[in-house]
Amino acid sequence: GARPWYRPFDASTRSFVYGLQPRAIQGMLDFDYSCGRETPSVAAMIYPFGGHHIQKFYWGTKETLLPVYTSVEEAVAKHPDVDVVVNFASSRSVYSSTLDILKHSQIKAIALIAEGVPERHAREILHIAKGKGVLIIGPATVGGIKPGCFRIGNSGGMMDNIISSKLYRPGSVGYVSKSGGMSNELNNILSLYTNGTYEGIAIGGDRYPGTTFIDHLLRYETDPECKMLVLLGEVGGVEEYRVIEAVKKGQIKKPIIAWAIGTCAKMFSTEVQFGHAGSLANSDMETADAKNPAMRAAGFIVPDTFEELPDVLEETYKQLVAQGTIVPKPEREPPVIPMDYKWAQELGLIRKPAAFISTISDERGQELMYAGMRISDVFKENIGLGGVVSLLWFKRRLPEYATKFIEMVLMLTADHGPAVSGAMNTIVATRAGKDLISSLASGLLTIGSRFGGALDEAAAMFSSARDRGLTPREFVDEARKQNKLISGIGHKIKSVNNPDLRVQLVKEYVLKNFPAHSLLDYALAVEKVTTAKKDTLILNVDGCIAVCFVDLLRDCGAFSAEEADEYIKIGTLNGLFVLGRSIGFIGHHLDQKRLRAPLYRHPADDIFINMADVTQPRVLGKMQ
Ligand code: Q5B
Repeated sequence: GARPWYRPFDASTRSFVYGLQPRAIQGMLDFDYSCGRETPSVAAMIYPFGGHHIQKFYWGTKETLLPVYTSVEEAVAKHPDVDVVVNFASSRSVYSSTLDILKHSQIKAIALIAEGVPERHAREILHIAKGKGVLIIGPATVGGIKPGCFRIGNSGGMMDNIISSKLYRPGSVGYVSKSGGMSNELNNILSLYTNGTYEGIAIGGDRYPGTTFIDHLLRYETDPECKMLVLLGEVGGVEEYRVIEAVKKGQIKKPIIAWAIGTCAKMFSTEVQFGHAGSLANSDMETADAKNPAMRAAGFIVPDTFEELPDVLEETYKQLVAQGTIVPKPEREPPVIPMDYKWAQELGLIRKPAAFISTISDERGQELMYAGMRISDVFKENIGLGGVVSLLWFKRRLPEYATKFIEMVLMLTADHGPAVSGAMNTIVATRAGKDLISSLASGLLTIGSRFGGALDEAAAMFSSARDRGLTPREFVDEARKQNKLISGIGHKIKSVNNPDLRVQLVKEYVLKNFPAHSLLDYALAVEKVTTAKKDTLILNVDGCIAVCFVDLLRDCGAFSAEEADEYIKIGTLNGLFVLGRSIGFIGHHLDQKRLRAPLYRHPADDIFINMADVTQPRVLGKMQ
């Protein structure tokens, strides 16, 4: 049912938050959870841009989903239980959005957070809201808080503040102030010197707030649960005098403790304006020094200084307890609010084993690092692509002859014409309409032990044979006996008479630049044996690069013997061919695209089709 006019928020209040404010909403939900509410106080968000969607929030240790609607109309239709809107719209859009919200009679209270709302707009909103009996809090405010029930946006500050000020359960003191900061201070004082806040509203610092001190104090006066009133005024405006009138007329009978901030204003020789637009004294009457005595004279309880405020609060509270007006309730244990993982981690309260370990690069700092080297130094020192490969693959700088060798390998293996199986597959995929990545992947997936992917195996076979002291002939015989092809030997078209110039270039470079090349020498001796048998059984490009790389790993001085073996074992060397040939495959893909090459279909006359293949098993007996 509808709430009494004096109690716009209670423990079942449901609201919409206008604007995308996930942090504020999470704060509201954490507050709700600490109060022991059954349902979150936020039912949905309204945000006109980005379409209808849902967002995830924590509800205690679990998670909950809140819808985001694009219109007030839709939100209202879906949530008939909502009667409050916390409007975070900016000063630019707060006017139109609030008029829109005011069209829906279901909404009974609106908090306007925006600062800098033109006074003309604020007054018009106020006028319409008054006509419809809608409570407006703000603009230019955090809103307010009703302990144990409802929190407007960010009111009350951080969760630890909320817990330490016991805002998770109601007290007996209703207060009004202008600013959210002062409200936090007051919540704290009230929790220390009384049984705490019953409700607190920050009316906002503008000259024309939607509701002022008197509106809320009259509510608190009427609300039987609120036993004691506090008014925290400030320099500027005359709203305190309206409260004085109400006290004088007997409209406010509950004890009211008050203080107007800004008694220091007289210490300045010029006119002082505090943080708020409204906190400027236009006449003597608007100074704090006039307000405090006037309130005292009207029967408010006004301390002599702000520092004495806690004393008078405590005194008044104790009297109310002694009279039996306030019956303090037993305290409950402060609720445990789960801390956000990130925050707990920042505070150093928790630790968790990392799921991944990474040791080659780091982009978290100011500058990207490759194996400890700043990206700017990569260029300053001109380490080249070979240097980058040595950092990211081997986690170390290699001597220049080695990085140049890596670059040479990448350049040599970049392409070997369209007819090789990987390029063919790239081309066929491209012509089937596939994109660059798919076509490249199609080509790369063709790299295998026969085509381009023989490097690791070649490195392993040649070094094992040599390390075991086999002569080249013994090695070739052993492979033949085991019915094994020697990886790195043989080529489809290259031969002794049609030598592979790439292999020539690699050999020349290594013989000239490497400090040692014993495995290359061994492989060349093996080649002598195999080519004697058949002239296509040359040391091919895979084999030549592989054995030279073993020489590099073992003898350049940058690796231990174990490291050198490990790099061969974990499949580093095929990476060289994969990386190099990617350049060519991408080239073939782009080439086919440029040529607008149509779908390829292999001519049937090029395939011998024989359904009666003797190697196929026959199905005998009855068909099922
Ligand atoms: N036989 C490469 O075969 C090829 C033997 C052997 C002992 C061997 C074959 C092979 C090992 C894998 C390897 C990398 C399939 C090659 C590359 C990149 C490329 C490619 C391009 C580019 C060629 C004929 C006779 C048979 C075999 C014997 C053959 N290989 N004996 N050890 N390794 N090599 N792959 O021409 O008695 O007559 O029955 O698997 O290193 O992929 O450009 O195309 O840049 O893209 O079809 O360069 O050598 O010869 O299989 O008909 O064999 O020689 O046992 O003896 P072929 P096959 P037999 S580089």
